[in-house]
Amino acid sequence: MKKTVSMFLAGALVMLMASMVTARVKKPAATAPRAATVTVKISNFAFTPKSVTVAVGGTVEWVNEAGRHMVEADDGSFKSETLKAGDKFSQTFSKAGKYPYHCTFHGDKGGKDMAGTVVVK
Ligand SMILES: [Cu+2]
Repeated sequence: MKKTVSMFLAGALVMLMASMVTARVKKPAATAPRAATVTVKISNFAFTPKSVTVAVGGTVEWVNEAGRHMVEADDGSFKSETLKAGDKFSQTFSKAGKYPYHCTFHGDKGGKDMAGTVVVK
């Protein structure tokens, strides 16, 4: 009888440890790593999503779906050419910080009208 109880306890302990290991393995999936490249859509005179977050060293790629637009950092640190429908513009961010930007034609500094923000961390 005593042996059975200890065997049961040992079995329960193994199962408990196994579930702990499983929980540990599953955990990283809940916080998915940030993609190295994030895409921002330019359509309807807006940047979508309006705010994106990339890791240091990450790249943001703007894809223009219609019309003529530009991507210009409020602080002038980056600026695209005039983008026509189907054109793309990429910028890699090597320093953490907040980078507000706007469309030269349809927006302005400070998040006015056609504008967005890149957060690098
Ligand atoms: Cu625009």
